[in-house]
Amino acid sequence: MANSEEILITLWGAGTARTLRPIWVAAELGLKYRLEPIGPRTGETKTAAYTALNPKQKIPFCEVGAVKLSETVAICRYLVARFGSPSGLSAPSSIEEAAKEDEWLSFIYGELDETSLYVMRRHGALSNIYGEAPAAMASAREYILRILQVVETALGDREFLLQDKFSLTDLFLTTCLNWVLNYDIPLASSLKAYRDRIILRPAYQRAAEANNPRQ
Ligand SMILES: N[C@@H](CCC(=O)N[C@@H](CS)C(=O)NCC(=O)O)C(=O)O
Repeated sequence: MANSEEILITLWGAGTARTLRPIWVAAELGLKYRLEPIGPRTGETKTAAYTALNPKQKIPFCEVGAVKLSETVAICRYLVARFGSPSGLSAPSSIEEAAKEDEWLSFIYGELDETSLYVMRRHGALSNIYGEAPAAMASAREYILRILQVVETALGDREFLLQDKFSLTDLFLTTCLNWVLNYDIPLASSLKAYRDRIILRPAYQRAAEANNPRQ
């Protein structure tokens, strides 16, 4: 484990479900970091300086000393691998645990975030940019319900998705459940209770506040 006090950490991006994730990880790990709260579609991701840093012109982005990373999953995993501690948020301790975390993160990020929720965002609130697509909106909504059913069954009445410990899978799932609630998609009572419990974490509360600098 490295000492984060000695390393300059900068997190770029605020105001979205995705930017919340690295900020929340940093809060869970007690990291000192500088937040550059640039927002999507504000022009701030398109400046020459930011494009030189992240040619994708997307947020979140993070710098940890000389390490520069985009992609929420990669950023969060890197922060945990580098600064995690067994008493808090920590990296999986075996190949099998890592594989299970991979499985859930791929499912939550790939299927719930990108394939479904972000499709609804693109063709809903952002339809002026990405176009109207009522059929895609309706099928994404249907698909979310199927995914939530899988998650609900897997979670059962356990506190966390994997083992007995809060992990990145819970962090990603909770940010997606927030998004689901914003879209007025019905959530099973067990998933709602899970999400309501997790957002009581002090690190979540601090991160949610930091992620909304313009309010
Ligand atoms: N796969 C990327 C997606 C990043 C992404 O699409 N971010 C959005 C905000 S949530 C963004 O930067 N949009 C700015 C734009 O499209 O101009 C990740 O996981 O970080």
